[in-house]
Amino acid sequence: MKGVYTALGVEYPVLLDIPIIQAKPLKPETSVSGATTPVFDGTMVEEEWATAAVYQGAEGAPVQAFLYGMDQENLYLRFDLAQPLSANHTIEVYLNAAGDENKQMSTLEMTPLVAAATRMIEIKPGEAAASLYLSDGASWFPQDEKVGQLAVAGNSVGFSAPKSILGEADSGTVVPTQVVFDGAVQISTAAPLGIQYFSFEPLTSLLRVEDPEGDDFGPGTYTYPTDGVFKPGDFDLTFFELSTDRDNLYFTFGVKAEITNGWNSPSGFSVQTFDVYIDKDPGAATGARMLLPGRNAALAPENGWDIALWIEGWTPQVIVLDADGLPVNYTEATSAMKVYVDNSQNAVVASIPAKFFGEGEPAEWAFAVSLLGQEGYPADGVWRVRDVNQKAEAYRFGGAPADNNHTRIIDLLIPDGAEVSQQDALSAYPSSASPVDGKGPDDFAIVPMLSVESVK
Ligand SMILES: [Ca+2]
Ligand SMILES: [Ca+2]
Ligand SMILES: [Ca+2]
Repeated sequence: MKGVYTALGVEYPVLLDIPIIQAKPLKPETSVSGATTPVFDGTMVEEEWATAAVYQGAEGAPVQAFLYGMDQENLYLRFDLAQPLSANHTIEVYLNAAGDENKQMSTLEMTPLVAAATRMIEIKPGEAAASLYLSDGASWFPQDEKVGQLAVAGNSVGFSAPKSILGEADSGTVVPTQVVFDGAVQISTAAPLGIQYFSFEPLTSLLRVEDPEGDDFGPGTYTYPTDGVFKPGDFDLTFFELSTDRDNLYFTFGVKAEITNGWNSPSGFSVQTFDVYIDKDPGAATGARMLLPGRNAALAPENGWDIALWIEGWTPQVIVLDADGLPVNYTEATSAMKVYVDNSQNAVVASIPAKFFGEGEPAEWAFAVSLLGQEGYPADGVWRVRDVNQKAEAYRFGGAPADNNHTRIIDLLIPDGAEVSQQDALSAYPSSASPVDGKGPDDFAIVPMLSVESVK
C-alpha cells in the first residue's frame, strides 16, 4: 500500500504508518495498590505515592522513574529526573486515550512513537499548568486552555489533572502511555507504558465469602500439573466478592499465589478460569442445572442458573441460555464486560453493567463459584478447561479416579463450616467409565449454591 502511494509520487496517509498489531502496554514494576492523593505543595512525600504504580527508567537515562496514581477525581503523574527540569527541556506524555479516534505514530517533533497516540500533555519548566495537544490523525494541535497543575520538587516533576484526560476510560481500562523527554521516548522503546484506570468509587459489597486456603485439590485428591508455569497456590481461591457502584456489578476472585501472566493473556492472568453461576430464583428450578461444558458438575434439582460468567484470560464471556436451554455467549454483555487484575487485592475482577442482569435483587440470588485450569487446547466438547488425569503430567492435573465423569473443578467456593464440604460435594457422584455425552445432571457432582442468606 505504502509503496503504491510512493510510486505515484503522492504523500501517503500517515494512518498507514500505524502497525495493525499494536504492542501491548508494559506492566509497571510496581502496580497501583489503592487510591493515591498526593498534595502538590513543592515537596514529594514518598508515603503519598506509596500506592502509585512505578516504571523504572534505565540507568543514566534522563527519566529515572515514571509514577502514576489516581483517586476518585484526579490522575497524578510523577517524573523522577536525573537532573532538575531546566530551561529548554520538555517532557511530553503521549496518551492513546480511550474512545479517541484520531491516532498518530509520531511526536510533535515528528520522531516515531512506539505506539499510536491521540493526546499529548506538554510539560515545560517554570509553568503552572501543562499544554494539551490533540491529534487529527496526522498532526498535533495545541489547545487554547492549559490543563492540570504542575509541581516541581528537586528532580521530581508532578502533574495532576481530572481523570477525563484519559478519555472515556472506566474500571480496568489501560490507556497506552509514552513518556518523551527532549524528543526521545523514555523507559521502553519496545512497547508503550500503560495507565490503568480505577474508578475508586465507593463500592457496596453485596456478598463476600472467604474460601479456605490449601483446598486447591478438587474432591481432596487432585494435584497440580508439573510444568513450571503452574505455581503452588495458583488454583487456590481465597475469597469471592460481589459488589456494586450502582451502575456495574463487580465480581472479584482472590487467589492465594501472586497473580502472574505466564502466557501473556490480554486480561493479565493466564492459568486460571473462574466460573460464576447465578440462579436468580433459587428454589424455582428454572434455568440450567448442568454447569458449562466440561466442568462435569451440576446444580441441585431445586436450582438452575439463569446467567453465568466464564472468566479467563482470552475468551471471557457472559453466558445465558438459548431457547433449547443450552449455554450461549450473551455478546452484548460480553463486549461491555471488563476483566482485569487488581494487584491491591491479588484478585481478578470482572465488571459488568448491572442492566445486563435484568430484574431482581442480587441479595436474593444464589451463586456457585469455582476455579479451574484454563486450557487453550481442550478435550472435545470442553469449554477451555484443563483435564484432570489419574497421574499429573506437564499440562494435566493429577489425582483423578479412573472414571470419565469426575469434575475438572480444582477449588469450589465453600466457606469453612458449611453444611457440605468441598470434598464431599465433588466426590459424591455415580462414577462411570462411559462417555460423558448424553449424561445428565445427576450423573455428576452436585455443587451447592451460596446466597446472602446462607452465608450470614
Ligand atoms: Ca481455597
Ligand atoms: Ca433459575
Ligand atoms: Ca474451596
